[in-house]
Amino acid sequence: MKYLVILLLGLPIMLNAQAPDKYLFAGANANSYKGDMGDFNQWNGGFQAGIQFNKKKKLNGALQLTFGAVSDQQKVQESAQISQDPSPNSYFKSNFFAINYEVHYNIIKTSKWLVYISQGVGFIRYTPKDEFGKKLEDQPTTRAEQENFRSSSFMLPSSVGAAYFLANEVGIGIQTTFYNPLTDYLDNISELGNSDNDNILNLKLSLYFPIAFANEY
Ligand SMILES: [Ca+2]
Ligand SMILES: [Ca+2]
Repeated sequence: MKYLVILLLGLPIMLNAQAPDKYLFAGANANSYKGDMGDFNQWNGGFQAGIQFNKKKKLNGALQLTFGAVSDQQKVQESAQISQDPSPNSYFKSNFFAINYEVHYNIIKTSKWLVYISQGVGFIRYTPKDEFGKKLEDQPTTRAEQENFRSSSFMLPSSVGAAYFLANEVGIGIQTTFYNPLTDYLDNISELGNSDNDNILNLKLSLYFPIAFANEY
C-alpha cells in the first residue's frame, strides 16, 4: 500500500518530466541582404511563428512562417556613374513572406538545452520596391531588355540554433539562417549585376510554449 501511494504521488511528476512532443514558437527577427547591391549593409525587422516537433532525440522537424523585409542602396559614388539605358535601380526594399519546413539535427538535447543545425526547404514571396514605394517589377527600364521575373521562389534555408528551457517547459531560442533563395531578384537586379543569386541572413529570437493538450486525449 505504501509503495502504491508513492507510485501514485510520483506518477504526475514522472509524466511532467517527459519533454513535450511539440512546441508552438513565436518571436521577432532581423534580416539582412547580400546581393548585387551590397553585402549585409542594412537590417530590417520582422516576426515569425511555427511548430517545433520534439519527439525524437536526434532529428526533429519544424514548420514556420516568417514575415520580414530586406533593403539596400548603392553608395552615391557608384550610382553617379555615367547613366546608361537601361540602368539598374540604386535602391530597393523587399517585404517578404516565407514558409518552410526544416529538419533539425540535435547536437545537444537535454531537458534544459537544445543546440542544433538544420536544413530546410521552403517558398518565399517578395516584392522589390523603389524609394517611393513603387514596384520595381513594373519598371522595365531598371532591367535588361526583355528581362522579367517572378516575385516568388523556392529556398533551401540552412540554420544553426539553440534554445534554453525553464522548469515549466517554456523556452527561449535563437537561430541564425541563410535562406538560400533560388532567385537573383530580391533586389530586382540580375542580368545587370553579378551572376550569383541573392541571399538573406535571418536572425531570430523565439519563445517556445509546449503544446500539451495533444497528450491529454
Ligand atoms: Ca540580385
Ligand atoms: Ca546577382
